[in-house]
This record gives sequence, structure tokens and C-alpha cells, in this order.
Amino acid sequence: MTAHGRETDGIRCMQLRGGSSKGAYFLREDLPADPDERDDLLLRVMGSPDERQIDGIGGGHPLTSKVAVVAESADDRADVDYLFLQVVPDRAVVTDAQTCGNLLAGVGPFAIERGMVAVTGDTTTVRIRLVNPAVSFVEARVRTTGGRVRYDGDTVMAGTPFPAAPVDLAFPGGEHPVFPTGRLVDVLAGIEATCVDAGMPVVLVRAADVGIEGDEAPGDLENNGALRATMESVRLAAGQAMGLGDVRDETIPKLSIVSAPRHGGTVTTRTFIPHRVHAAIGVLGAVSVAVGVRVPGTVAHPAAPVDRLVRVEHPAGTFDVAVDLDPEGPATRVRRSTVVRTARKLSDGLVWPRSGKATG
Ligand code: NQM
Repeated sequence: MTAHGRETDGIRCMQLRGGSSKGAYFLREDLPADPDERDDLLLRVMGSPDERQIDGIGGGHPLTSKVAVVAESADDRADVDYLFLQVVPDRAVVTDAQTCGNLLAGVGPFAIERGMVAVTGDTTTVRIRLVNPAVSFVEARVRTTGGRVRYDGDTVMAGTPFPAAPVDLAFPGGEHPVFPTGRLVDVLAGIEATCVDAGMPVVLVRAADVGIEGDEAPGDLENNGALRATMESVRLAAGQAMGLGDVRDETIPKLSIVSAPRHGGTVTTRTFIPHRVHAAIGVLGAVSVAVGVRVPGTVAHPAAPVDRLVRVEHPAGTFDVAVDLDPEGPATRVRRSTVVRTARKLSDGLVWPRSGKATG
């Protein structure tokens, strides 16, 4: 079908909450093959560029302006490919520079709902190939009692007020060392920082080093202009140090401000993603933080011993990450990490983009 025909007839789209984010899930075949055409279309579906995204289905915040593009995988090791696209609310920008572990929680349910993976019993495993930014794999275990995806359940996930069925996500380790600068601590824009990438590039800085307590409300941090300027200077320096280049217009690296735990966990975090402050924390962002916390010598390693289950405190509660490392030091690799999320189908049907060109 031509792009024009597709647009006037509506485009197949399912909306799901995935973890503590929500987004629009598409089959790749329902979108234009050309990335520029696809991105222009998605800007018009979501309502960007506009801070409120009032003329689209985006929610006016990076956490609710997300897209998952799913296709059958050509790789034997996976059932489906998952491409994540961040649609920036207030700018005409769609970026594939990062993946999203929260929307990932909805990919298994979506693949089963669309008939790409057959139900195998009370639990169905969907093998997912993450295609951005570098290829990696994850196994999602989805509850499928009675032959269909179950969204109702008792699992409570911080960052979402209501219980739902769990989706277990297991990430096998990668071959690359997780400290991309080769050092446990770098001095970036005059501030000691640990650069870590265990699936999401994150820069860790101590709260005391940027003049805050570390448990402030996200809104207060967003309103602190001096802090925001400092964090952006650290981030731009980190982009170069981590080999990501000029990250001015990128959504990575993220910045997690770390301090002592307040609620019995391992560490307190406040995370810039990278300009708004996360209401909770990203999934792979939390895995990166957990790795940083585990390794002695980083800015996030606490005085007390840490075991493989790291409890990452964030503004909405605690996120548990089980992480196996090998070895612990500047050459650390992750062998495996697991997290539990939930997801819920919100709508399924057609969306109509506004007409014209998003980029004018
Ligand atoms: O780190 C937000 C989110 C994310 C990304 C962000 C994520 C992850 O909470 O894997 O899930 O850091 O931009 O959805």
C-alpha cells in the first residue's frame, strides 16, 4: 500500500504500558520501509513537535512518547526483532540511538497477540533480538494461562500504581566490557564520574559532588537550572569519553545521581534521561547502575558489601536487578542479568497521523 493510502485508511497500532512507560507498538510491515518516511509518519502519529503532543497519541513526556517496531526475526536465535524509537515530544526528532527496557516488557505480549509466537502453556517464552543500538538478545517469559496473554496478576512494580501479570526479562551478557572508558572513575567537567554501559550508557555521579542530597523530587531537580547545566556539561564530556561523539541532540548517555539508600535498598538514584528527570528509572539504565554499584572503585560502590541482587531506589520505589559479573574491575563483563516487569494492553486498532510533513 502507498504511504498515502495507508495514512488515509489508518495504521494498525496497539498501545501498551510496558513497565513504567507506555507506547505505540507497530508491526514493521505496517510502517514505511524508508526510515525518514517512517520517522516523519511517527512524529505525526504521536503529535510532535509539541510539548503537549495534543494532536497525537503521545503523552507529552519522553516516557509516554515511545514506539516499538516489531518484526519476525531473520536470526535463528530470536523469534522477533524489536526496534525502539524515541519520539521527542517538543522537537521533530525520532531517535534509534538507545533501546528501552520498559517498552521491551510489552514486546512479548504484542508478538503473541499478533500471532508471531504460539502460546506454549501457562508461560510462553518469546526470544527477542534488540536491534538498537547494537544487536543483543533477551528472553521474555509471558503469562499465557488458558491459551492467551494474561495481563491481570499480582505483581506490583514500582512506577506503576496497579498490580499486573509479571513479564520476566533475562538478558544474557555481552562480550564487551561495561566500562567503555576503560576506567572506573573519570573526571568529567571537573566532576568525578563512572561511565558504565550494561545495555544503556549511563554516567554515575555522587549527589554530594553536584551539591544535592540525592533524594529530591524529580520536579525540584528539573527546576534547578544550575544543576541541569552542570549535568549537561558532564554528559557532553562523557559522550566524548565513552566514544559516543557529540551527544548534544542524543538521548544518551543518561545521568544517574547516586547517594546512600534511604529505604533498605542498595543505592538511591535520580536519573536524567537526559534532560527530564525519570519518574522512576529505566530498565537497562537500572542494570547499568547495578553494575556500577557492584564493582569496587566506582563512584557508586557503597562501603557495605553488595551481593548479586542490587536494590536500586528511585523516586517511585525500588527496582531489583540480579546481575552476575565476571570479573569485577575495569574489564568487567556482565554474564547475565534478570528483572521482572509488567505490561498491559491499553488499546488495539488504527491510528491516523495528521497530514502534511512533520518537519515542514
Ligand atoms: O533504560 C527511559 C524507560 C527508559 C528507558 C530512559 C529504559 C531503559 O524508563 O531500559 O527503559 O532512560 O529514557 O522507559
